[in-house]
Parts: sequence; structure tokens; C-alpha cells
Amino acid sequence: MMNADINEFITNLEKRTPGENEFHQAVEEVITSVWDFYKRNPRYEKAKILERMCEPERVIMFRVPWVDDRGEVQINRGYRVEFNSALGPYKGGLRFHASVTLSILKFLGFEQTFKNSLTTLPMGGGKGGSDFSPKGKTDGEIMRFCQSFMSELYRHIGPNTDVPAGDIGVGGREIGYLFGQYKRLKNEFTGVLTGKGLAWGGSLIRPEATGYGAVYFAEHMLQQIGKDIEGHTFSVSGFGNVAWGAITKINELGGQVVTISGPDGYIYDKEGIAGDKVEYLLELRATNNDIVAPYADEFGAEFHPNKRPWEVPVDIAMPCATENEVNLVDAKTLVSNGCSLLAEASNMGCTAEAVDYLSNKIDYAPGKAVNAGGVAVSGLEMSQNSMRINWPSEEVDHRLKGIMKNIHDTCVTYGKNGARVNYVKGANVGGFVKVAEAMLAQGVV
Ligand code: 2IT
Repeated sequence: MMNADINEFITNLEKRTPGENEFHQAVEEVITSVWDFYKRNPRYEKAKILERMCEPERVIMFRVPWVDDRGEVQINRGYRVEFNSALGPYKGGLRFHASVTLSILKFLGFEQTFKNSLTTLPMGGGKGGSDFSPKGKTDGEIMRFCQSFMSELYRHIGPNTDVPAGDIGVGGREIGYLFGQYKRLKNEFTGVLTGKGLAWGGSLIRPEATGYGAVYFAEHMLQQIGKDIEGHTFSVSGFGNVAWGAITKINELGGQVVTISGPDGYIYDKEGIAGDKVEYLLELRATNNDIVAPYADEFGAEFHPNKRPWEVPVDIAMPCATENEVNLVDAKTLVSNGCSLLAEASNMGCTAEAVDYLSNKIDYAPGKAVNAGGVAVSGLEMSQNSMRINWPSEEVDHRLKGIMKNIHDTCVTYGKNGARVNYVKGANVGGFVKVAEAMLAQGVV
């Protein structure tokens, strides 16, 4: 039940930001979690910390013109939402996908602020991207798009100002083209982007970090209730970078993954997705077709067109694709089929109704805690760039493990509820406190 004050806050937000539904959804979840804590600290309210947190410090929107392979002029829209710099330079990914709108990037930038705070590394929150769809584009088209995008973005970012990275549709190849154009325009070789190639400033474990970190987090959730990864079945959605990293680590720890998915439907592989099948995901992604169906032909698995993997009975679910990919019906199906834990590796992977249902029924943790390993290793990439050194993979993985444990501990500290942990409250309050204190200390800015 929403209390009247929260209702009023959200109504005001909706008036100021009409139509930004995903942003409203992300704000409502955080506000509801932190409200009691906020009210107990009148200093926060007096300084209007929540109102300020909900207004991005800066939003940049720009035209991205480019020429396709047929010589036709194409126009996309580029964005960078610089949400909150209380804890450090703006930090967060770039998403290239047809569904990108200001609302999507504001929800992501807002979430990123609390996520980055949870990592304990000095990073503010930001997000950017474009409605450009890499689907079906050639390498040359992607390069020209990235160059045009950076020709505007470069004046707003910098290693001490704003450090973008990848997200959906932006991987190593795109970061390379973006970095090349930044370097050319600025005549500076700096750590202005993360997710770089190993030979030119990237960090070991960054590609794996989001998925590995999510599985480390799920492992802590399981340990909290006296269980383990080993011997459990998992459903995973998506087939991109996050799914790949999660599946690799689940296999390593003795779990079995039986699903992946794409916009075209889902794969059910009863034998388990392991070995060569996991590496095949990288090939599938490199085709730029954004379909998962070819996996079924390649390995003789079931393909279920236009459906989501949540109807398959499993012990543990890990959404690794995109926002609102688990709705209330999916959540009920998962639980009635015996699923006892859902660790969200996608950002806001569950709808608000699904979150309400799941957090009362099973162990559920939100993306801002579960997937923070990705941006955490980006933070470590920034540190290595500043020191001009490269840590070995064991060092990075060791730090990643420590950070994920720490985030889990923070969730327990702020979310403990009898024998159980309310991970939504734990992550939101835990992320909020540091940002709020830093904002108070820095005055009305
Ligand atoms: O959602 C995320 O945390 C990311 N896409 C990674 C951001 C980053 O700066 O590495």
C-alpha cells in the first residue's frame, strides 16, 4: 500500500516528467524503500535530498547523422543523462537499441547512481545511448554511427568528468570505435571509456564481470539460507554479454542452465548450456541479427518462438536481458513451478507488480545489487588507467568477489527482516545513504 506522502511525491514527479513511465517506476521503487528512513532524518528532508536526486544534474540530447552503405542519410538521436556526481565522475553505460528513449535512460541513470554507490567505488551515476539499432547493420555502418555519436559526445565527457561504457548493443567493438574517435578529436589517450580492449587500457575480467558478479551475489543469497549453487537448475534470459558471463560461472560452480532467450523466443536445452555452447553465444551475438533461434538447429534443443523462458520449471531464475522482462504472470508461474530464488541481472528486470509478488514469496534481489559487478570492474579499470598499470585477472576477480560480498552485507544490514532479507529495501537504503550524505556535505548544488 502506498502512503499518501509517497503518492504525492510521485504525482508531482509525474507532472514534471509526463510520459516517462520507466523513470517513474524506478523512482517509485526507491522512494517507497527509503521513505521511513528519510522521514527519520529531517536533515535530508530539509535539504530536499530526494527531490534533488530525482532531477538529473544535466541531460544532453543531440542529432546523430550518418550515411548507410547504400548512401542514404540516416538520423538518430543521441543522449547522455548525467544524473548525479555526488560520489564521483558520472559513470554508466551507453545503450544502442531501437527502444531507447529519454525515459529509459533516465531510469537507468537513476538506478546507476544507487548501484554505483553500493560498489563503494568513487563513481557518480549516468547513462546514455541512442535509438540506433545495430540489428542488421554492417561493421562499416556501426563504425560510422559510433564516430558521428562521439563527434558530439566528446565535448561532454572526460576521465574526471563522465566515463561511459557498454550496455545493450554496445560491446567491445563499439567501445573501440568510440574510443578511437574520442582520441582523434581530443588528441588524448585517457581512460575516458571502460570496457576497452586489453591491449589499449582495458581490464581483465571486465567482459565477464557483470555475469560473474551476479552469480557471486546469488551464491551469497543462497548461503544466507543454507544453500549452494551446486546441483541447482537455472533459467537465464538473453544471450548477450551478461547471460554469457553468468552461464560460464554457474557451470563452473556446478549449476545447470537450461534456457536462454532473444527477442524471437527462448531456447530450452535440457542437457544444459555448457562448454562449446556457451562460446557459441558470442558467435551468435556477432551476427548482429538479434535472434537466438539458430542455437536450436546448431545443438538440437527446443525453440519456443515468441515466448519467455519463465514457464520452464527451475530452482533459480536469472533475468539477464532487459527491463520489465518478468511480469506478474511470469513471476507466479516461476513460483508455482518451484522456483525459490530470483536474482535480477538485468536492470529493473521485473515489473513493479512482479517485484511486490516475488519479494513476499521467495528470495528476490534487484538489478542494482545483483548486476553491480559490471560497473564495479569498470571502476577498477579506471583505477588501473589512472595508475597506468594492469592487474592480473586473479587480482581483479578477487576484488570483484570482495565487492559483491560487501554489497550483499549492505543489503543484509539495511534489509534484514527477521529470518529473511528484504533485498529491495537493503539495496535501496544502502545505496541511498552514501549519496545522501555526500549531497548534504556538498551543499545545495
Ligand atoms: O548497467 C550497467 O551497470 C552497465 N551497463 C555498466 C556500466 C559501466 O559503467 O560499466
